[in-house]
Amino acid sequence: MIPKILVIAGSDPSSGAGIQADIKTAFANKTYAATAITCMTAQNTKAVFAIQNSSIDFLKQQIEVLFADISFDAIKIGMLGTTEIINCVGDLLKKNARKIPIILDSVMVATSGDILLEEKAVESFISRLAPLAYIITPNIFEAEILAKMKIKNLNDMKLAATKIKAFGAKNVLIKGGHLNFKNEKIISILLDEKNNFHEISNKKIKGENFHGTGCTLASAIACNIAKKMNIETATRKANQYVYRSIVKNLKIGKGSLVLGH
Ligand code: PXL
Repeated sequence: MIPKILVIAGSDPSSGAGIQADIKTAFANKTYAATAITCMTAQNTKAVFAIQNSSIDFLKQQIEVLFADISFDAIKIGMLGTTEIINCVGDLLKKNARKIPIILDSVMVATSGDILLEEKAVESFISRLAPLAYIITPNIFEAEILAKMKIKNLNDMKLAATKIKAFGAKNVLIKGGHLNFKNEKIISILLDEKNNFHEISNKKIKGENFHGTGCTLASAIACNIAKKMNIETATRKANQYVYRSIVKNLKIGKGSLVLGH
């Protein structure tokens, strides 16, 4: 049987990020993605122009009818936007998904700089969702906000990972793509359930902004967890998948490049 993931995230109509990237990632990684849409964005490869949230009742209905029908092997959570949506998703997952691993992407700001999570929602993200997560996957900026500290090097990343793990997530991946490392490398830090640190690295592909890397990575991890890989293998393989997709990037519009999923 094909592994099945549930994606709870926002729509990016330019298909570089969001639900659209999640579905492409699931397909390329030979899993099946069902989707519950938290919000629609009006967006192209340059910027996010507007956001329209699903009503809480309608989001709830999307998730409940899926749970009533399909048994999922993993859940990926992307853009949530508001405190109300976070609380709704948190309550539903607590009720319906006690045994399903949750891959929580702490989406806060788009590559374009547009805000995707209202600032006052960060506290409920930490208290209501982080404790449910099998893994949480902040980039450097998000990790700085969650851990309330500046991150400049690998030691800072490790300290921030420890602080974020204390919110209750079993594993934490801090993505290093926004830091400058020596030797044109990118290093991410995985802190696992047994409190071991793992460095996950790849060559930096320079020059341009790539749109959708975070969504794609979290979804690829969800696919690999749905296939019962352990967290380290799931994360390393997902990182390689994102790297290959960046190498195959596509110039679709006038803004950021998108991944060749
Ligand atoms: O990359 C984060 C992200 C997540 N979800 C949606 C987005 C974006 C970035 O633009 O549009 C819907």
